[in-house]
Amino acid sequence: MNKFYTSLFIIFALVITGCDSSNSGAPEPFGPVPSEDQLAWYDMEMNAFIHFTINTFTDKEWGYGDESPALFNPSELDTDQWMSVLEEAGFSGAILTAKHHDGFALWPSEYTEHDIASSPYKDGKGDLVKEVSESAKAHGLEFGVYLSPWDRNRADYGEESYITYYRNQLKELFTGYGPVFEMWFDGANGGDGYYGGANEERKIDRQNYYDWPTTLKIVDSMQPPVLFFSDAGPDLRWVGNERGIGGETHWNTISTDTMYAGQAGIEEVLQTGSPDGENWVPAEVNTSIRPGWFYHASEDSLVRTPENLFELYLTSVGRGSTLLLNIPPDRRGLFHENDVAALLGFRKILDSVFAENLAENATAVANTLRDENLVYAADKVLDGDAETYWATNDGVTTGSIALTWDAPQTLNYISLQEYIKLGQRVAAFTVSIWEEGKWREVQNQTTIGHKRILKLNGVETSKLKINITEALACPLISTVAVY
Ligand code: FUL
Repeated sequence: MNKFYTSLFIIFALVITGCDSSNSGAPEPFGPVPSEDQLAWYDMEMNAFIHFTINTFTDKEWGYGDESPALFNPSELDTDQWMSVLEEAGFSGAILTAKHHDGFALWPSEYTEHDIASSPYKDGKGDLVKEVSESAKAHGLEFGVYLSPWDRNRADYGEESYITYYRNQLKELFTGYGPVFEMWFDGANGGDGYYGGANEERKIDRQNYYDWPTTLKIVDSMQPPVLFFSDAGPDLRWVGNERGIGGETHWNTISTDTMYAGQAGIEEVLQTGSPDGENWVPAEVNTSIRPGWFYHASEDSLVRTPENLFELYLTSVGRGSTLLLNIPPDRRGLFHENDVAALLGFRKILDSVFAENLAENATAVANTLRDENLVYAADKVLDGDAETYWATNDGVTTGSIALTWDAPQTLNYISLQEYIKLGQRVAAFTVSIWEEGKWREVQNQTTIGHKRILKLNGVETSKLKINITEALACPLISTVAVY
């Protein structure tokens, strides 16, 4: 149907159904729903993780905790270089390892000598947390913090006083450096370490030692919008692997009441979530641009390619998550040339793949419509407005939308979005194209969630159909884009 006939059809439908444009029959929320801060987080799409500390200078991944602060001495450190590359590559935020497992603090902390103030960097007057947070802001990026709960330097790690120390450091970070969008609580905990010279193995009770509820309350009282990431949330969960692979089935819902950070054996449920989960805790996909988290010259030739980064985008953002991509500065204190080239090449691919949304020239028709009310009509998936959506009647958990073009198109990708403000619903769907007089199924998938991007591999067609075959409640689809 071309646009003229679609308009006639709409007018005709309005006359016979007598419906107006009110949305008084709006669907009720279904199950847990995201917070405003979580909703904003999805739209950030790509954030940078920045692993940088004494390990950069010792060529290690995990410092033991006995390293001398004198080792921390970047020669050309330039956080502005980091942030301008990230801005150009399209990143929205940056999370810095303010303290990794070795305990070295990248800001002058009142509570320890094992910090940047004891290093030669800027003659002990440096504050990298300040530099990073200010450069991020100057380049329009949000700032986030990683503060390792495990501390292999502290003599009192494992005792109650360490928890007070950890909370004091959080207070410094959350009161001295402006807004923090995300707080990253790492799950790696306990083991051998320096521990003030004890040089021993220490085990903690992962479930209870940190008393997370109290810590989160303290942070929340300083900065209510902050999102807490840990294996088990409460705001963002680990995706269960560090390879950059989000779940093809990704329920944002999961029951976290019995989960805790560092819990063994929960990778699979973290990856998929559960349709009947009681909490809204999206999975965040974190991985590194290099094999390691910290910079090692030996990995200069092992930087991910632009093509590989684009695949990562598809397995993270394209599976309803965000991508937290680590880019470790080198010993100069700069993003290495190879990493910069990969990031800018990746940006070029994103720009060319998503240059033109072909769905904007299509007409959309659905086989079922909520209350016969055009407020919920199929064309809402094409209007570029995230607040409007196609919906079916309550209790109707299947339905399809067909897009039609005047002439055949070459289709490479489809991007679908659910109106998740009212809960995640779609459990199974297919995508088919019209070929030689019949429908051919080209995708058969499970969840959609915030965004689902699928490959269409250059098929030629003038008609495409999205068929929702199973949903937990009436499906609400806000966007269909095709490239
Ligand atoms: C892990 C840590 O042990 C790694 O060093 C790195 O920080 C990664 C993001 O999380 O648990």
